[in-house]
This record gives sequence, structure tokens and C-alpha cells, in this order.
Amino acid sequence: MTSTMIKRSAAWLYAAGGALALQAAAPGREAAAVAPTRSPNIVVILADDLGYGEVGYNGQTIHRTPNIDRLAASGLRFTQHYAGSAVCAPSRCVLMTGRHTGRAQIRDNIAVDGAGREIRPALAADTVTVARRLQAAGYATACVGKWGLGDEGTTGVPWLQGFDYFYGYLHNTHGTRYYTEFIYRNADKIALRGNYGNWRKQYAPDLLLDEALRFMGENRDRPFYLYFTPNLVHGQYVEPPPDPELPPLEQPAGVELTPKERAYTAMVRRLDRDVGRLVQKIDELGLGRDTLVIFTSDNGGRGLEDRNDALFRASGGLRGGKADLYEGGLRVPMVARWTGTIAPGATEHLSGFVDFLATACDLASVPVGGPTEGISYAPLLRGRSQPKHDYLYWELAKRDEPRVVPLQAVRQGVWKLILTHPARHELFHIADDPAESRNLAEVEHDVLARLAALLDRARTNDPLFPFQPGPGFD
Ligand SMILES: [Ca+2]
Repeated sequence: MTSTMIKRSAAWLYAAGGALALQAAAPGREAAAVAPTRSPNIVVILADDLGYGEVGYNGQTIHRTPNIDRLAASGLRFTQHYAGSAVCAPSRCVLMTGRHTGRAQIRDNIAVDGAGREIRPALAADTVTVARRLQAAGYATACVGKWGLGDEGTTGVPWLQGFDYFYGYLHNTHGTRYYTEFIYRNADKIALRGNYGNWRKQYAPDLLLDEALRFMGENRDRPFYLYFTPNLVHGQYVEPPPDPELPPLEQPAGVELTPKERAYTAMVRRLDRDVGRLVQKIDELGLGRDTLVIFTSDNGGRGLEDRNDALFRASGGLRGGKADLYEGGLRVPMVARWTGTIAPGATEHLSGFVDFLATACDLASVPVGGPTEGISYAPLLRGRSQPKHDYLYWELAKRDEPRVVPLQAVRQGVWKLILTHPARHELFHIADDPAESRNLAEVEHDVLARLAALLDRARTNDPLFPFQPGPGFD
């Protein structure tokens, strides 16, 4: 297991409870955390399809992300943080329920019912969700953006899953429409008449941002949980409307962007602007020391839908991208900022969306309330001794039309095993080979056997998500 490494500044100043405190946090020495005066607000900003390498602080050169980079510089950068899955719905399910995809209710964007029909999966009525647990702890809860865990008329809608307030898209496919003709406010469909016909007068991400800012302002005096999930930067690739407060988009040196590439990089920049405005609002409200801000992405990137990724390098040199169980599909940008509590720096702690339920409950001082494969990373945020995972697990029935290919992956310490069913094993030493370029399955027999056993142990069958080769499998 790679040792957790926290790089700290030698000393940092912060105020807590009105008093100025000086804290010297030498490497290897635990910070003497100051007890918070209340459970922190929790603001999760979940980008859509933003790859590990698509933020400036991870080496991006085409997109400009100054606000995300500033957030990263003021918080803890998790360099080995894993999405719940490599596609939207299951990843969000893991984030919301703390079950990995071998146990989660939603393991794919599409489920198959008993008659063999494809249906949209939805969370069950009694699901333990982060929102429900935080609601029980007295938090005001809001989901603003793309939900994807249950459509209208199902038990999975966010207002039945612990959210006091919802504004956005229920359905992932609806979420691809930036100029949608309607949007949900709780159970109500709100007409966006400015987008009727061919009009493009109501850019939905701007509406989402306004709702998020308003929610925080209205709830400034009580603990709140804001789950902000804009559809940016998922396709369709449509250039956002101009913002007079933003300088014109720079043409990267030596690169002539196509209109589509230009639209895409403008979308990333818009996301970055929105991150900046959310953080600015938190600070303007005087809540920086009472608010954990998490920025991450629901799965790996694609660059553009045609995977023309030589330009954007969405995965930042990691292998693969969205819908792959290689690192590029699963490892995502992750920053946690909590002014005065989190020491700025970076950590290699192996963690993921599966940990968020336990972390949120830990911070809110409520029990998790159900089974989870997650481990709270709140100790790490507070500079305390952090328990580690034995392993992390993912599975996905990858649709590679006309084939369906079951994939499983497990990360244990420095090792990662990917099984492409029925029998193709790829074993990688992630510490030495983060790009997963050297398959050691024929060399490291003991490691292969150990990790292969975990693949069998980690999962249960779920008839809604058949995990067997589909038509055309070879
Ligand atoms: Ca996604």
C-alpha cells in the first residue's frame, strides 16, 4: 500500500472562532485540529465528463481553469481519487449511496427488466442516501443540476431521496440539452420559453448557478448540503453565451481550434467560472471556515465525443477515458477546501466516491445508517490518522455495440487488475506504471491470484444489470 503523503506548507495562519491561531504542521506530524463550532456545510461541485487532465493544476494546456486551480491551491488535492463508475448514473449512485458498483442499486445507465426490456434505473424508496442522512442531521439539502437516479413517477426522484429542494434535469439524456425547453423545480416542470423553437435565450447552466447561489444565501444560518451537478462539460458541444465579465477566449499558442473544439474549451471555461462564483459566494457569506467544498467529476473525460484527444489530453496521460475501467475512465480531479481546517497540499490516499457517504455522515456526526464499502476521509481532511482501504472495486457492462462486454476492476495498494470477460486479465503496477502500459498478469502470478479472488468476492448479482456477455460477444 502506498503510504499516504500529505505535503503541507511549513506553517499556516488561520482564524477559528474569532481567534487567530498559528499552526506549525511539519511533515509527518499530525495537525492539532481545532474543533469546529458546528457541523460544516458541505458543497459538492460535480462536473460531468471532465477528465483527470482537463484542469490546469493537473497539467492541462488548452483549457484555462484559473478558478479551479485557485481552489486546488487553497485545498487538499487528492491525486488518486476514483469516480464511482466510468459512466454517469452508476457513478452518481455510488456518490449518493456509498455502495460500490458490485453492490450498488444502479450499476449502469440502463437496466434490463424481467421481460428483457431496457429501462431507466431508479433508486428504491428506502435508500440510504447522503441527502437523507444529512437531512436527518438537520441540514438544509439541495440538488441543483443533473440527477440521473430516477425519473418523474419513480421512487428515485431527488425530492423523495432526501433533498428539500431540487432544480435541474432528472434524466441524463435531458441533461445534454443546454437550451432545454423545460426544467424541474421539485416535481414541477418549469417552462423555459426563451428556448422554444430555435430560440436560445435561457442557457440552463446559468440558471443552475443562480439557483445554487440563492440556496446558499438563503441557508447561510444553518448547516446546508448543496449538491451542485451542472451538465457541463458533457456533450452536446454548444458554445455558451458570451459573458461580458469574462475576457475573450484565448486562442492557445500554436493551435487553431475548430469551432467544435472552441465550443468545448469554452464549456470547460464556463464550468471554471461557475466554480469561482460558488466559492466566491461562500467566502462573501463568511462561510469559508464553516464549509467543506469538494470539486470533482463523475467519470473520466472524452476530450470530444469523437475522442480526438491528442489536443485536450483529457485523461492527462492516463490510459483510456469515459466508459473504460482504465485509469482514464475512473481517476478524476478531486479537491477539498475547508478554510482553516484543511491544510493545503496533496494526498495520495486511495479514495473515491464510495467514501463520500461515510465522510458526510462523519462530518455531520450521524451514523451512516446502512451498509457501505466506503471509509470516511474526514480524518485526513482534519489532519488526523486516516484509515485505508483494503481495496477499491468497479464493474461495468460496457456497451460496445453490438457487443456488451462485462468489465471488472480492483485496485489494491499499488496494484490494479482489470478483467475483460470472459478471461482477459490485465495487471498493472500503478505506482510504477500509471499509464497502464505493461500487463504483468503473466509475471506476477501471486498478485494476479490475490486480486482475481477479490473480483469474485466483491460483487453480488443483480437481475436488473445482467453481467454476462451480450450479443456479438467474442
Ligand atoms: Ca458523466
